[in-house]
Amino acid sequence: MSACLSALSRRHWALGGGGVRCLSLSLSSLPRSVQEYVGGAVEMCRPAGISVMTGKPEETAEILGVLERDGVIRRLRKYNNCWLARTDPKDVARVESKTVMVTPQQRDALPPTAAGAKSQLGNWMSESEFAKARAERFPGCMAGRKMYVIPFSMGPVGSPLAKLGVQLTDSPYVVASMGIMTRMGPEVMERLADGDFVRCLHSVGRPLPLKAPLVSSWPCDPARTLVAHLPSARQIESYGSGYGGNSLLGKKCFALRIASTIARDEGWLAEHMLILGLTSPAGEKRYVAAAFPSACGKTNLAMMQPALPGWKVECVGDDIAWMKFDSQGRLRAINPENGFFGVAPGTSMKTNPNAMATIQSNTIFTNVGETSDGGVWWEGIDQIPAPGVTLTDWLGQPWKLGDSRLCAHPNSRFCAPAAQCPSMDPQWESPEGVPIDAIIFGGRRPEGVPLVYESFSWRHGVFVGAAMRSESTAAAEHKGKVIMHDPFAMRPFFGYNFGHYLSHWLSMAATPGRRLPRIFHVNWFRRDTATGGFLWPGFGENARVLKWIFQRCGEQEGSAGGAASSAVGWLPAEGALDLSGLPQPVDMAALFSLPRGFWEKEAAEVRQYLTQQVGEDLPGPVEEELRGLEERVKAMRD
Ligand code: GTP
Ligand code: SPV
Ligand code: MN
Repeated sequence: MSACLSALSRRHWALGGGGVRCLSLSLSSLPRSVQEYVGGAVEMCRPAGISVMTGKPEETAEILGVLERDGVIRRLRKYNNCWLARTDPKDVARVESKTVMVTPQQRDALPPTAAGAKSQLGNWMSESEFAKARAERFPGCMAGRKMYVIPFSMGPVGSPLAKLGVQLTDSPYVVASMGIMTRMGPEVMERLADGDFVRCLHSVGRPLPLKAPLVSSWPCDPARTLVAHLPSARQIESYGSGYGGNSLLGKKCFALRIASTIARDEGWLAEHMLILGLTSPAGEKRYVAAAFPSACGKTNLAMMQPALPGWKVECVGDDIAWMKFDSQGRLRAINPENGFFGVAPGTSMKTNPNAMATIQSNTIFTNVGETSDGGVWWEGIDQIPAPGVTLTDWLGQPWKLGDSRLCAHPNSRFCAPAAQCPSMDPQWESPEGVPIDAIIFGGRRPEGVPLVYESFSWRHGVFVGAAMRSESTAAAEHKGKVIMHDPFAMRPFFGYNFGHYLSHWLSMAATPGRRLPRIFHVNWFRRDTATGGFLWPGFGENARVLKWIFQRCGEQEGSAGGAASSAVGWLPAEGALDLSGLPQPVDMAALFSLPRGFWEKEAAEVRQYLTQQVGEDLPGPVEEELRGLEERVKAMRD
């Protein structure tokens, strides 16, 4: 205890009547800057104790024991060390409306919108407004609870591309999940001593004694949730939610919002992208990064088993890429995460066998259904429960096949260690990152957008990213299926002004001698206008598209090769897309058609959006690319 006592000043120690009990002795072994950060947070949040987490297996087991005892998680006896958490139904997804950037000027965070329009590119809060919001939430918020100190690394420890963070949280569920999603341990502690770190404070906002009973034993304060980012201080303060991206602060808050601002300052890119390695039957390998909005297929593409014989796909990461040009002019990418926080519904042995293998052990499931023999269940798992086995839905209610309610919440998730995925790339933890040859953008586009096209140039590719749109999903609080603009799949994750972000992307091409990745756009989700079903089988069959992309990367940029020019970009030339052995006939004409009326509307919609939402911060070259699209669309034949 005495080491701990001396670590925090007496001022901190004497808090809260009974004072702060320090339950581990390692606080004093943390660098002064971390001790000071913890001290300030203790003073404000007034926890009943502190534990410094090292990520050791015994410690994880203890945390899981605490969660089980408190009724937050249940053991899934069908698997090895797997657990099920059911949340308060009011706390099931990221809350974009309560996620804010706090900067001195609004313009730092958001481009100026046309008169009267609300920004769709994030929420800004002034420093004074935030000071008030913070004072209304954090003081005493951890009373009666323990504060866990989690030093972690985003990226392989010691990689020149990695960054450190320290999360303080009163949620043991968050501790267990951060233990899967990030790297912890003595090497992180050592490096903290001489480096800077991102300050991540999180509270579920339910001090003890409780004023009202918990729902599903899940502490949260949904009415007052606030997820705030202070990019210049490299700081995140999140209150009121225990779920996913709201509470696992290494993920979207740090690795995208804060990291994108660091990346702008340091000349690299922090993106909402999977990274995969693609090997041809001849043994040639290329790495690809792909940005799709939340719940639009990143995890599935990253882990896919190709339907094309002889081709291999290996996974580097499924959600976030940090990418920097090296001294040779190649774009190098690392996956800053150490685990997967993947969408459960739709995951099956047919669609994603590698994910199914990954989640057989050491996995925390949240808001999925449960079978009476201690297994998990969700829509699209493609398994019929054995006779006599009954089901419980994500709310804990009995559930039967055929019930109109969903068994699993549509944003239910698995949280599993990446190293357990059978298709991890041998280079997935390489400190220097993997070389990226192609960047893919994509989204859920039921109409008009072809299966795949290639941009004409880097600059055109930046426009394609800026013009991305996608059907909304359950990953955030949006209701219904509306087509939303989601530039670069980053709309909920920009850490700074999107206009400046576009300039940053354009600037990547300004340094001579760089091998810029080729940029593509894909759409697995186009629907048959008659039946409403998907036109493309997707999943492993997407390897056919990856093969075309692979081949395009080997052709001279700007040359036709296996492509044909169109109004939107290069399309696969007749016969260039490998369709051999497709299990079902595909209406290629419908899948690749470019209806003129649709594209006229699309271009007009993009113009309206960029004018209204980005205004004078829209870089000239992006506006020129938009004009280029408009002109090509005008020249289209019906
Ligand atoms: P986040 O983790 O929220 O960022 O989502 P994600 O982009 O990783 O999406 P994920 O791979 O988890 O897929 C989301 C949903 O889309 C799941 O229900 C998948 O089964 C479904 N999906 C993924 N790929 C395809 C595809 O190629 N075709 C079709 N039809 N559905 C797909
Ligand atoms: C997403 O919404 O893009 C996710 C889930 O990956 S969360 O971690 O909640 O952000
Ligand atoms: Mn995912």
